[in-house]
Amino acid sequence: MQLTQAQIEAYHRDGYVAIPDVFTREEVAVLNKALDEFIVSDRPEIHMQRRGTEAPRLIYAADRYSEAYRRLSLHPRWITPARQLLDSEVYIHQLRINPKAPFDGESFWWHQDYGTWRLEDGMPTSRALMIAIYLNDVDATNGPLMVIPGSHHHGHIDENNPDRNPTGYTVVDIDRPAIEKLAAEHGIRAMTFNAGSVMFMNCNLVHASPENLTPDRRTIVYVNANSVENKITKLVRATHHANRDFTPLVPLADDCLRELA
Ligand SMILES: O=C(O)CCC(=O)C(=O)O
Repeated sequence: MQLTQAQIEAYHRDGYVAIPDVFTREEVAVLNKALDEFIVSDRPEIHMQRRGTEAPRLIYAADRYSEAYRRLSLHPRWITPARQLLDSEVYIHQLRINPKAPFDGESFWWHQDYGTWRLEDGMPTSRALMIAIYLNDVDATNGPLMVIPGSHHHGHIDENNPDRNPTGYTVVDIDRPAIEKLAAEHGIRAMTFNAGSVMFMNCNLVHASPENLTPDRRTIVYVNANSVENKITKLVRATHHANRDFTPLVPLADDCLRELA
């Protein structure tokens, strides 16, 4: 899958581009079924919510213990566009699943992911992507990702009181006056797309998401891909937070996930 010139321009203008139906319902079902199998396991890569129901909030590095996610991590339908957008070979800095829990799935305050990668991992520049792969239909009701389009043009925005939380990463929240200014200038958009859609995001795009109060889980996988020319310089965090294998990815065949259906 190649992005068109218009899609590449939209990415640079808005800080994101969303492509519907990249993965079929059958392929999405393979990933959801695999998630059902390991979501209940007790592993260091699974971080629980801090409030409410005892439920996973972030699941890291599933490509290391699930064949379906290993195949997703090498899938040409995201690797080819990522190479186009970063203009280089790519590797995965971090792969995580956000299975926002039913009824009280926790929100995420406004932030830029590059803030954490810069601070914690010494990533030299923001030449990295968040690639959001939707495993459920996401609409206004179930805690959609929200972005401030164009906010990546402001570069790194200072955070308010970085707070190292017990799950091993620093929360780099942006304060209210900064969000007020950005929202007044650019507006806020909810990223409501169907399962199988993929959204390529600049890692300086300011984003957040509200709680999921519906009875169903809302899952998005984030494949956070970095340019091999932008390797991290602080090898401190657990490798499921900050991968240290910078080998350029070699994609599998296009039907690699379908084969598991
Ligand atoms: O999945 C969401 O709702 C938001 C996730 C998010 O902001 C993040 O993982 O950086």
